[in-house]
Amino acid sequence: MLKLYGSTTSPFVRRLRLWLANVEHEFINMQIFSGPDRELLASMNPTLKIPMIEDDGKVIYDSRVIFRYLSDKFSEKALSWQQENLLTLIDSANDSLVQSLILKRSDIEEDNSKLIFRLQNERVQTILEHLNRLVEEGEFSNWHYPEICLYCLVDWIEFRELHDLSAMPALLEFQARHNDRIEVTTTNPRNPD
Ligand SMILES: N[C@@H](CCC(=O)N[C@@H](CS)C(=O)NCC(=O)O)C(=O)O
Repeated sequence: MLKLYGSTTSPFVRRLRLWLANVEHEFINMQIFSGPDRELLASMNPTLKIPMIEDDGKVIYDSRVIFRYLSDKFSEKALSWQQENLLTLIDSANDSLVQSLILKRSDIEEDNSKLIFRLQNERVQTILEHLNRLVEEGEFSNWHYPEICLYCLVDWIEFRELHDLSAMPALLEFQARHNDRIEVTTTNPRNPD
């Protein structure tokens, strides 16, 4: 059976859990930062990042590649170039926010006079404003992979309190519109494991 390795809090993992909502698979919830799960991760995936999948004797890592693999496996239509660009925007904000969270957990005080913080904040703000505009223009009006990825990003930002979204009402309305989906509630990172 298809195995998805990840954690309940990772937005990169959650997007695949949502996309796989109606596909039989085993979800392996890992503690990736230490202990035996980290050793297992290192032995299978030297990037030491989640998600990864194991299927048919193959290990595939990186959510973007995993999505391509699964689309191919289930004969789904490939993403358009426009959708690929939307994913790049979402991934880029997501990556910067993962770095911010790791800095915070390293007890490194946020300091906007430092280049690392300025660049990350500016990137996240610019992308989120752009995504907010796209939602206003009706770009994310289905529940396909780009919408799933956007939902996971916005909901994770709120859950971890990573960025002020109060001036981006379209993103918050988008989140509210999808909050009650069954697969969204069952993968809510606020749920106890
Ligand atoms: N490009 C990767 C990013 C995955 C990623 O950054 N995952 C985070 C969890 S949200 C992680 O494993 N971080 C571990 C680390 O940075 O050491 C993907 O799309 O799968």
